[in-house]
Amino acid sequence: MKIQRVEAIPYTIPMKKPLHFASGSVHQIDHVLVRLTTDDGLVGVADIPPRPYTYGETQAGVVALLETLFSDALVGCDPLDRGRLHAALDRTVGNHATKGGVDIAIWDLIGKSVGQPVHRLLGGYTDSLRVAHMIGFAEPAAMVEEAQGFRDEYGIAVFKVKVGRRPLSLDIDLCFALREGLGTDVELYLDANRGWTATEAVQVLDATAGLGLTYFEEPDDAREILGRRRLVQLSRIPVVADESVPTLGDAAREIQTGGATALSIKTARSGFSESQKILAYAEALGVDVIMGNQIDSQIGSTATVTFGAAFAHSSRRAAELSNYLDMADDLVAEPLVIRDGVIAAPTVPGVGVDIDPEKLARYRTDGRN
Ligand code: MUC
Ligand code: MG
Repeated sequence: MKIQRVEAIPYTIPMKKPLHFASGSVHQIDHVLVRLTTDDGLVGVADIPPRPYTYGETQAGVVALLETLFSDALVGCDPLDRGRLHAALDRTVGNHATKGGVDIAIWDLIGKSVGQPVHRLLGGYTDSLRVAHMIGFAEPAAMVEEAQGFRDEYGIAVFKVKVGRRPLSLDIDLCFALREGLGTDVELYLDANRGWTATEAVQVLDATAGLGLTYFEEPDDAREILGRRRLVQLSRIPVVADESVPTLGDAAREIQTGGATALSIKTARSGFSESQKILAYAEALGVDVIMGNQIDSQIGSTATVTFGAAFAHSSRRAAELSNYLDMADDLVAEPLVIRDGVIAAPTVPGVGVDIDPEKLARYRTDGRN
Protein backbone atom coordinates (compact mmCIF):
# COMPACT_ATOMS: atom_id res chain seq x y z
CA MET A 1 0.00 0.00 0.00
CA LYS A 2 1.49 3.31 -1.10
CA ILE A 3 0.15 6.86 -0.84
CA GLN A 4 -0.44 8.05 -4.38
CA ARG A 5 -2.23 11.37 -3.96
CA VAL A 6 -2.45 14.11 -1.32
CA GLU A 7 -5.42 16.47 -1.63
CA ALA A 8 -5.86 19.62 0.43
CA ILE A 9 -9.44 20.85 0.09
CA PRO A 10 -10.23 24.24 1.67
CA TYR A 11 -13.84 24.71 2.70
CA THR A 12 -15.91 27.31 4.51
CA ILE A 13 -19.05 26.81 6.58
CA PRO A 14 -20.71 29.64 8.52
CA MET A 15 -21.22 29.39 12.27
CA LYS A 16 -24.81 29.44 13.50
CA LYS A 17 -23.47 31.38 16.44
CA PRO A 18 -19.95 32.90 16.45
CA LEU A 19 -17.65 31.69 19.23
CA HIS A 20 -15.78 34.45 21.10
CA PHE A 21 -12.90 33.84 23.48
CA ALA A 22 -9.97 35.85 24.90
CA SER A 23 -7.53 35.13 22.06
CA GLY A 24 -9.93 35.39 19.10
CA SER A 25 -13.34 34.78 17.55
CA VAL A 26 -14.65 32.26 15.06
CA HIS A 27 -17.39 33.53 12.72
CA GLN A 28 -17.01 30.88 10.06
CA ILE A 29 -15.19 27.60 9.76
CA ASP A 30 -12.26 27.96 7.32
CA HIS A 31 -10.89 24.45 7.51
CA VAL A 32 -9.01 22.10 5.17
CA LEU A 33 -10.06 18.53 4.45
CA VAL A 34 -6.97 16.40 3.85
CA ARG A 35 -7.53 13.35 1.68
CA LEU A 36 -4.86 10.70 1.10
CA THR A 37 -5.46 8.15 -1.65
CA THR A 38 -3.45 4.93 -1.94
CA ASP A 39 -2.52 2.88 -4.99
CA ASP A 40 -5.05 0.23 -3.92
CA GLY A 41 -7.87 2.79 -3.89
CA LEU A 42 -8.23 3.44 -0.14
CA VAL A 43 -9.00 6.99 0.96
CA GLY A 44 -7.97 8.38 4.35
CA VAL A 45 -9.49 11.68 5.51
CA ALA A 46 -9.11 14.16 8.35
CA ASP A 47 -10.13 17.71 9.15
CA ILE A 48 -7.57 20.46 9.71
CA PRO A 49 -8.79 23.49 11.69
CA PRO A 50 -6.17 26.27 11.36
CA ARG A 51 -6.21 28.65 14.32
CA PRO A 52 -4.01 31.64 13.36
CA TYR A 53 -4.47 33.36 16.75
CA THR A 54 -3.31 30.25 18.58
CA TYR A 55 -0.68 28.50 16.45
CA GLY A 56 -0.14 30.79 13.43
CA GLU A 57 -1.47 28.40 10.77
CA THR A 58 -3.90 29.70 8.12
CA GLN A 59 -6.17 27.93 5.67
CA ALA A 60 -4.06 29.03 2.66
CA GLY A 61 -0.86 28.07 4.47
CA VAL A 62 -2.17 24.59 5.31
CA VAL A 63 -3.13 24.00 1.66
CA ALA A 64 0.27 25.23 0.43
CA LEU A 65 2.19 23.03 2.87
CA LEU A 66 0.14 19.94 2.02
CA GLU A 67 0.52 20.52 -1.71
CA THR A 68 4.29 21.06 -1.58
CA LEU A 69 6.58 19.80 1.21
CA PHE A 70 4.11 17.35 2.73
CA SER A 71 3.12 15.84 -0.64
CA ASP A 72 6.82 15.33 -1.35
CA ALA A 73 7.20 13.59 2.02
CA LEU A 74 4.09 11.39 1.72
CA VAL A 75 3.67 10.30 -1.90
CA GLY A 76 5.16 6.87 -2.55
CA CYS A 77 5.28 5.94 1.17
CA ASP A 78 3.45 3.12 2.95
CA PRO A 79 1.10 4.57 5.63
CA LEU A 80 2.20 1.78 7.99
CA ASP A 81 5.65 3.39 8.23
CA ARG A 82 4.34 6.12 10.53
CA GLY A 83 7.67 6.71 12.25
CA ARG A 84 9.44 7.37 8.98
CA LEU A 85 6.61 9.55 7.70
CA HIS A 86 6.59 11.69 10.83
CA ALA A 87 10.34 12.13 10.70
CA ALA A 88 9.91 13.48 7.16
CA LEU A 89 7.02 15.80 8.17
CA ASP A 90 8.97 17.04 11.21
CA ARG A 91 11.64 18.45 8.95
CA THR A 92 9.14 21.32 8.72
CA VAL A 93 8.88 22.97 12.13
CA GLY A 94 5.54 23.93 13.75
CA ASN A 95 2.35 23.50 11.70
CA HIS A 96 0.79 21.32 14.37
CA ALA A 97 -2.75 21.18 12.98
CA THR A 98 -1.48 20.20 9.52
CA LYS A 99 0.68 17.43 10.97
CA GLY A 100 -2.13 16.30 13.28
CA GLY A 101 -4.53 16.04 10.34
CA VAL A 102 -2.09 14.06 8.23
CA ASP A 103 -1.50 11.66 11.13
CA ILE A 104 -5.25 11.07 11.55
CA ALA A 105 -5.68 10.52 7.78
CA ILE A 106 -2.82 7.99 7.89
CA TRP A 107 -4.53 6.16 10.76
CA ASP A 108 -7.77 6.24 8.77
CA LEU A 109 -5.95 4.43 5.94
CA ILE A 110 -4.44 1.91 8.35
CA GLY A 111 -7.85 1.15 9.89
CA LYS A 112 -9.50 0.79 6.50
CA SER A 113 -6.68 -1.39 5.17
CA VAL A 114 -7.21 -3.96 7.96
CA GLY A 115 -10.99 -3.47 8.16
CA GLN A 116 -10.94 -2.34 11.81
CA PRO A 117 -12.10 0.76 13.71
CA VAL A 118 -9.05 2.85 14.65
CA HIS A 119 -10.66 3.23 18.07
CA ARG A 120 -9.97 -0.48 18.61
CA LEU A 121 -6.55 -0.49 16.97
CA LEU A 122 -5.48 2.23 19.40
CA GLY A 123 -6.82 0.53 22.52
CA GLY A 124 -10.62 0.12 22.43
CA TYR A 125 -10.92 0.85 26.16
CA THR A 126 -14.54 2.05 26.26
CA ASP A 127 -17.37 2.52 23.80
CA SER A 128 -18.32 6.14 24.56
CA LEU A 129 -17.19 9.41 26.09
CA ARG A 130 -19.03 11.88 28.27
CA VAL A 131 -19.36 15.29 26.61
CA ALA A 132 -18.21 18.65 27.98
CA HIS A 133 -19.50 21.73 26.16
CA MET A 134 -17.44 24.91 25.71
CA ILE A 135 -19.37 28.18 26.08
CA GLY A 136 -18.02 31.35 24.45
CA PHE A 137 -18.29 34.96 25.63
CA ALA A 138 -21.73 36.50 25.94
CA GLU A 139 -23.74 38.25 28.61
CA PRO A 140 -23.90 36.07 31.77
CA ALA A 141 -27.66 35.49 31.43
CA ALA A 142 -27.21 34.28 27.84
CA MET A 143 -24.37 31.93 28.86
CA VAL A 144 -26.50 30.47 31.66
CA GLU A 145 -29.37 30.00 29.20
CA GLU A 146 -27.07 28.33 26.67
CA ALA A 147 -25.76 25.88 29.26
CA GLN A 148 -29.28 25.11 30.48
CA GLY A 149 -30.33 24.46 26.87
CA PHE A 150 -27.47 22.00 26.30
CA ARG A 151 -28.25 20.23 29.55
CA ASP A 152 -31.94 19.92 28.70
CA GLU A 153 -31.47 18.92 25.07
CA TYR A 154 -28.34 16.75 25.20
CA GLY A 155 -27.96 15.80 28.86
CA ILE A 156 -24.59 17.60 29.04
CA ALA A 157 -23.59 18.33 32.64
CA VAL A 158 -20.00 19.57 32.20
CA PHE A 159 -19.20 23.03 30.85
CA LYS A 160 -15.96 24.76 29.98
CA VAL A 161 -16.52 28.48 30.36
CA LYS A 162 -14.53 30.98 28.30
CA VAL A 163 -13.16 33.75 30.50
CA GLY A 164 -10.13 36.07 30.35
CA ARG A 165 -11.94 39.36 29.80
CA ARG A 166 -11.18 42.72 31.23
CA PRO A 167 -12.42 43.96 33.60
CA LEU A 168 -12.01 40.84 35.71
CA SER A 169 -15.31 41.48 37.43
CA LEU A 170 -17.07 40.35 34.23
CA ASP A 171 -15.56 36.88 34.56
CA ILE A 172 -16.09 36.67 38.29
CA ASP A 173 -19.74 37.74 38.02
CA LEU A 174 -20.21 35.20 35.24
CA CYS A 175 -18.90 32.33 37.42
CA PHE A 176 -21.36 33.26 40.17
CA ALA A 177 -24.23 33.57 37.67
CA LEU A 178 -23.47 30.13 36.16
CA ARG A 179 -23.24 28.42 39.52
CA GLU A 180 -26.45 30.04 40.72
CA GLY A 181 -28.30 29.36 37.46
CA LEU A 182 -27.15 25.77 36.97
CA GLY A 183 -26.90 24.48 40.52
CA THR A 184 -24.20 22.31 42.03
CA ASP A 185 -24.76 19.11 40.05
CA VAL A 186 -23.12 20.70 36.98
CA GLU A 187 -19.31 20.69 36.59
CA LEU A 188 -17.79 24.04 35.61
CA TYR A 189 -14.19 24.79 34.63
CA LEU A 190 -12.56 27.88 33.16
CA ASP A 191 -10.44 28.62 30.09
CA ALA A 192 -8.95 32.13 29.85
CA ASN A 193 -6.86 31.61 26.68
CA ARG A 194 -4.06 33.68 28.27
CA GLY A 195 -6.37 36.66 28.75
CA TRP A 196 -5.25 37.52 32.27
CA THR A 197 -1.93 38.25 33.90
CA ALA A 198 -0.84 35.77 36.58
CA THR A 199 -1.78 38.33 39.24
CA GLU A 200 -5.27 38.73 37.80
CA ALA A 201 -5.64 34.96 37.60
CA VAL A 202 -4.86 34.65 41.32
CA GLN A 203 -7.52 37.30 42.03
CA VAL A 204 -10.08 35.25 40.07
CA LEU A 205 -9.06 32.07 41.91
CA ASP A 206 -9.53 33.81 45.27
CA ALA A 207 -12.87 35.37 44.33
CA THR A 208 -14.31 32.10 42.98
CA ALA A 209 -12.85 29.74 45.60
CA GLY A 210 -16.26 28.74 46.98
CA LEU A 211 -17.84 27.87 43.62
CA GLY A 212 -16.40 24.38 43.17
CA LEU A 213 -14.69 25.13 39.84
CA THR A 214 -12.63 22.10 38.80
CA TYR A 215 -9.90 23.28 36.36
CA PHE A 216 -8.19 26.51 35.35
CA GLU A 217 -7.01 26.37 31.72
CA GLU A 218 -4.29 28.69 30.30
CA PRO A 219 -5.17 31.50 32.73
CA ASP A 220 -2.16 33.58 31.64
CA ASP A 221 0.69 33.31 29.13
CA ALA A 222 2.76 30.23 30.03
CA ARG A 223 5.87 31.95 28.63
CA GLU A 224 5.78 34.44 31.52
CA ILE A 225 7.36 31.76 33.59
CA LEU A 226 7.71 33.22 37.06
CA GLY A 227 4.16 34.54 37.15
CA ARG A 228 2.82 31.19 35.94
CA ARG A 229 4.76 29.20 38.52
CA ARG A 230 3.56 31.45 41.32
CA LEU A 231 0.01 30.95 40.11
CA VAL A 232 0.39 27.15 39.91
CA GLN A 233 1.74 27.06 43.46
CA LEU A 234 -1.17 29.11 44.78
CA SER A 235 -3.91 27.21 42.94
CA ARG A 236 -5.79 24.42 44.72
CA ILE A 237 -7.29 23.25 41.41
CA PRO A 238 -5.23 21.93 38.49
CA VAL A 239 -3.86 24.54 36.08
CA VAL A 240 -4.33 23.08 32.59
CA ALA A 241 -1.81 23.69 29.81
CA ASP A 242 -3.55 23.86 26.42
CA GLU A 243 -2.07 26.00 23.64
CA SER A 244 1.29 26.00 25.45
CA VAL A 245 1.65 22.21 24.92
CA PRO A 246 1.10 21.21 21.27
CA THR A 247 3.85 18.54 21.43
CA LEU A 248 5.18 15.93 23.85
CA GLY A 249 8.27 18.06 24.47
CA ASP A 250 6.16 21.09 25.34
CA ALA A 251 3.97 19.02 27.67
CA ALA A 252 7.00 17.60 29.47
CA ARG A 253 8.57 21.05 29.81
CA GLU A 254 5.45 22.64 31.31
CA ILE A 255 4.73 19.78 33.73
CA GLN A 256 8.32 19.11 34.80
CA THR A 257 9.09 22.77 35.41
CA GLY A 258 5.90 23.55 37.32
CA GLY A 259 4.15 25.56 34.60
CA ALA A 260 1.01 23.41 34.71
CA THR A 261 -0.54 20.54 36.67
CA ALA A 262 -2.90 19.11 34.02
CA LEU A 263 -2.85 18.75 30.22
CA SER A 264 -5.33 19.35 27.42
CA ILE A 265 -4.80 16.91 24.56
CA LYS A 266 -6.24 17.91 21.19
CA THR A 267 -6.08 15.41 18.34
CA ALA A 268 -6.55 18.38 15.97
CA ARG A 269 -3.01 19.50 16.77
CA SER A 270 -1.20 16.32 17.80
CA GLY A 271 -3.03 13.67 15.78
CA PHE A 272 -3.20 10.22 17.36
CA SER A 273 0.50 9.35 17.35
CA GLU A 274 1.81 12.38 19.29
CA SER A 275 -1.35 12.46 21.46
CA GLN A 276 -0.65 8.88 22.52
CA LYS A 277 2.83 9.82 23.71
CA ILE A 278 1.49 12.83 25.65
CA LEU A 279 -1.21 10.65 27.19
CA ALA A 280 1.26 7.99 28.35
CA TYR A 281 3.50 10.68 29.83
CA ALA A 282 0.54 12.20 31.73
CA GLU A 283 -0.64 8.81 32.98
CA ALA A 284 2.79 7.89 34.27
CA LEU A 285 2.95 11.09 36.32
CA GLY A 286 -0.65 11.05 37.55
CA VAL A 287 -1.40 14.24 35.62
CA ASP A 288 -5.08 14.76 34.65
CA VAL A 289 -5.91 14.93 30.95
CA ILE A 290 -8.79 16.75 29.27
CA MET A 291 -9.58 15.81 25.68
CA GLY A 292 -9.92 19.31 24.22
CA ASN A 293 -11.68 20.93 21.28
CA GLN A 294 -9.98 23.16 18.71
CA ILE A 295 -13.43 24.31 17.55
CA ASP A 296 -13.72 21.06 15.69
CA SER A 297 -16.20 19.99 13.05
CA GLN A 298 -17.94 16.63 13.38
CA ILE A 299 -15.00 15.13 11.49
CA GLY A 300 -12.62 16.46 14.15
CA SER A 301 -14.90 15.53 17.06
CA THR A 302 -15.19 11.97 15.73
CA ALA A 303 -11.39 11.77 15.73
CA THR A 304 -11.34 12.95 19.35
CA VAL A 305 -13.84 10.24 20.37
CA THR A 306 -11.90 7.60 18.43
CA PHE A 307 -8.76 8.49 20.38
CA GLY A 308 -10.21 9.51 23.76
CA ALA A 309 -12.34 6.41 24.19
CA ALA A 310 -9.43 4.15 23.26
CA PHE A 311 -7.58 4.59 26.57
CA ALA A 312 -8.50 4.60 30.27
CA HIS A 313 -6.60 7.76 31.11
CA SER A 314 -8.19 9.87 28.33
CA SER A 315 -11.72 8.69 29.06
CA ARG A 316 -11.83 9.40 32.79
CA ARG A 317 -13.40 12.78 32.42
CA ALA A 318 -15.79 14.46 29.99
CA ALA A 319 -14.26 15.38 26.62
CA GLU A 320 -14.92 18.61 24.72
CA LEU A 321 -16.84 17.20 21.76
CA SER A 322 -19.85 19.37 21.06
CA ASN A 323 -18.77 22.68 19.53
CA TYR A 324 -19.74 21.48 16.08
CA LEU A 325 -23.28 22.27 17.30
CA ASP A 326 -22.38 25.97 16.83
CA MET A 327 -21.73 25.36 13.10
CA ALA A 328 -24.48 25.82 10.51
CA ASP A 329 -23.57 22.56 8.72
CA ASP A 330 -20.85 19.92 8.38
CA LEU A 331 -19.29 17.67 5.72
CA VAL A 332 -20.24 14.34 7.27
CA ALA A 333 -22.77 11.97 5.73
CA GLU A 334 -24.03 10.76 9.15
CA PRO A 335 -24.36 13.29 11.99
CA LEU A 336 -22.85 12.61 15.40
CA VAL A 337 -25.40 11.88 18.11
CA ILE A 338 -25.19 13.18 21.68
CA ARG A 339 -27.61 11.32 23.91
CA ASP A 340 -27.72 11.44 27.73
CA GLY A 341 -24.54 13.50 27.62
CA VAL A 342 -22.40 10.91 25.77
CA ILE A 343 -21.10 10.24 22.24
CA ALA A 344 -20.48 6.66 21.11
CA ALA A 345 -17.10 5.61 19.71
CA PRO A 346 -17.19 4.65 16.01
CA THR A 347 -17.48 0.97 15.16
CA VAL A 348 -16.79 1.16 11.40
CA PRO A 349 -13.37 0.57 9.80
CA GLY A 350 -11.09 3.62 9.97
CA VAL A 351 -11.46 6.72 12.10
CA GLY A 352 -15.22 6.71 11.57
CA VAL A 353 -16.35 9.47 9.21
CA ASP A 354 -17.90 9.36 5.77
CA ILE A 355 -17.78 12.58 3.78
CA ASP A 356 -20.97 13.63 2.00
CA PRO A 357 -19.83 14.45 -1.57
CA GLU A 358 -22.66 16.93 -2.16
CA LYS A 359 -21.80 18.89 0.95
CA LEU A 360 -18.13 18.89 0.05
CA ALA A 361 -18.98 20.22 -3.43
CA ARG A 362 -21.18 22.93 -1.85
CA TYR A 363 -18.70 24.18 0.74
CA ARG A 364 -15.30 23.74 -0.91
CA THR A 365 -13.79 27.04 -1.95
CA ASP A 366 -11.14 25.95 -4.47
CA GLY A 367 -13.55 25.68 -7.41
CA ARG A 368 -12.41 22.10 -8.08
CA ASN A 369 -14.39 18.90 -8.03
C1 MUC B 1 -9.58 26.20 23.63
O1 MUC B 1 -9.64 25.25 24.41
O2 MUC B 1 -8.74 27.06 23.84
C2 MUC B 1 -9.90 28.30 21.17
C3 MUC B 1 -8.83 28.54 20.38
C4 MUC B 1 -8.25 27.30 20.05
O3 MUC B 1 -7.25 27.09 19.37
O4 MUC B 1 -8.95 26.31 20.65
C5 MUC B 1 -10.10 26.86 21.23
C6 MUC B 1 -10.55 26.24 22.48
MG1 MG C 1 -8.11 26.09 25.81
